[in-house]
Amino acid sequence: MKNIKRSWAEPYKMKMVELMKMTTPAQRKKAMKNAGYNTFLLKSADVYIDLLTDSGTSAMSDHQWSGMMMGDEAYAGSRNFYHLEEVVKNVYGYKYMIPTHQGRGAENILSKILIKAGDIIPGNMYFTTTRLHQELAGGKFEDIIIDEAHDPENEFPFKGNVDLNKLEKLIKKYGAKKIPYVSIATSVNMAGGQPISMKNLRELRTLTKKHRIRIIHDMTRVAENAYFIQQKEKGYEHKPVKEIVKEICSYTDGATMSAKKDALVNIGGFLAINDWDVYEEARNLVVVYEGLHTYGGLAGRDMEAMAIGIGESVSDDHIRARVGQVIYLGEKMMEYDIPIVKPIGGHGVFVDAKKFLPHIPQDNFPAQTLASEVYLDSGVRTMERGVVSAGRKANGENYYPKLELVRFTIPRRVYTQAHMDVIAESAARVYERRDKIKGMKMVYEPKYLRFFQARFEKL
Ligand code: PM9
Repeated sequence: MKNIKRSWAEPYKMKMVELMKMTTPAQRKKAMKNAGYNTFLLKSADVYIDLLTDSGTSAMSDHQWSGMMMGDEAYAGSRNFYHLEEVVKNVYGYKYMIPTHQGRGAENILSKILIKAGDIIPGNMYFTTTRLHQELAGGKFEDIIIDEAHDPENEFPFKGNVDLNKLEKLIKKYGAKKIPYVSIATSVNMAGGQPISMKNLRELRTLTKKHRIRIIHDMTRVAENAYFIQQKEKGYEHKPVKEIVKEICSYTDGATMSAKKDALVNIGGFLAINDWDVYEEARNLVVVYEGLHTYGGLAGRDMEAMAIGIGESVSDDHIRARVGQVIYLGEKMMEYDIPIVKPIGGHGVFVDAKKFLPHIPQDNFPAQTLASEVYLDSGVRTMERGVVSAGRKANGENYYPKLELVRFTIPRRVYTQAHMDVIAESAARVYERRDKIKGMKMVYEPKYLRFFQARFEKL
């Protein structure tokens, strides 16, 4: 008998569907122009398949929806808070937790507590909101990710790893006292959803312990990272994702979480920490920026959906299908020779706009241009992750990231394999006419996180 492979399939079935709108090329042309060629400024009613982000866009399960009906909307001491607190302790192992309205709420509070003016925060590649909060608190982010992460073609399986030599050099240059923590993301978003290995994390723990430096974990997509460890790191092939997640967290001192991703909710986040003193200060600050420490800007029902979603997010069946769908799309795109970041990451396929549109210089925004062209072709909405997202330094100069990418981000449990085919075909059609595509100029630039609201005109 032949050894027939066993495919993954979604570990759920559909009970309700949301109807989508198809648009004509003329409608899309008008909508894109009105949106200043920025996919963030499109109305979602004008979008067919929405791959802008996997943030807050997942489909909740019947368990989560029934949990919403059990919301305890008391101002103080909601039972849903205590449920969430228990889940964060059990699943991730962090001692103390404060809910926040989303990830950046936690980043704001943590940065205000730990960072002083002139501090250095090393991290495995920047993330937009994380770095901004570090800078607003007076710190300076320093990239210590391995060089391989900046090369879309390099197939190293753990491109989220920290280069420990780069970190040692920073410690030597500035002194450990100037480094309040090392900022470590699992499934590094801006690198293409690339994982960090357990071995690297363990070594990082040893080094930081020696210098008494904390590790703060951006755990937004920790389950996806754990899945890659299970698939690719020796010694983890038989461990459940749930165990791997807990081990990852055990090497860190605290975390910020945007629960809108891994944790399968439409809104929510938290700050988790093992250190009582930091917790006490955070519990105090949260009432200034978010709400009381037992709701942090969330309704009781949101905390309940989050508590249940965290449990579902670390199931092996769930994560295999989730990442499996992303890999399916990436492989389809490769069949059409579309240049993408390799290996394929956990939450989306990242198209290399520098290679796709080599005739457009970075100052004319190749990734922004490509995202707009894909929308014009099919109504598929994607996101720029290049020079626009990178923004400007404190001195006003543009950052010029090596990676100039368009992210085709897959919401969890929302689209089917047929949608993936339609998306890949759209990217392939744009690729076929790539030589005719011209770049853009920016005509409006907001001060903070410009990618959200900037406007462009075609050259
Ligand atoms: N990420 C994303 O689409 C939301 C919009 S872009 C700013 O990828 C990490 C790794 C994230 C993230 C959001 C946040 C902030 C922190 N860390 O959006 O505030 O990917 O919940 O989380 C987005 P919130």
